[in-house]
Amino acid sequence: MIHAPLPLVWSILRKFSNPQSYKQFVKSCDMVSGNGATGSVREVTVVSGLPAGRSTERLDRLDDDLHLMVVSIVGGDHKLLNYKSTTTVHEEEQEEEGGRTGTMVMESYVVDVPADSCEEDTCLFADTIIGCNLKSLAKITEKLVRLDVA
Ligand code: A8S
Repeated sequence: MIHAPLPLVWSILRKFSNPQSYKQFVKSCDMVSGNGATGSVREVTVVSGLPAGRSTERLDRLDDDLHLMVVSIVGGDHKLLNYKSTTTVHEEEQEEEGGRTGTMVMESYVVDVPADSCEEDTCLFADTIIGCNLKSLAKITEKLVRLDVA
């Protein structure tokens, strides 16, 4: 649960051309085609120290009514082969916040398990990165709420 309004959380998540705004492992992002609409392709460069350098990713679906986005990894020098994630957000009542609504973010994925690895390790790796990303998204949006700029 993120203690920030859905429109704020969604506005950051949906910007396909700017994943580095909350993904701390992303160093930079160049658009290969499109400008953030469905079908756009981006090339993400990750920070040093990770077992990967680049990832080519396609925005398969962006739905601002359902608050849903689907991203496929289509290339790169990493081990997440045929990775495809679905992210949805919805509003949730916050009991301790005087009835103001917070935001739930759900992220699920499918991925191939490499021949030299196993399902447990592959999922632990992806889950860890996703967990960091969502924690960072919460931290940033909750700070904007506290600063009252949102
Ligand atoms: C995302 C989710 C993931 C990104 C992973 C799992 C990645 O960007 C990093 C390291 C890798 O080895 C794979 O939503 C890849 O970003 C941080 C480069 C794809």
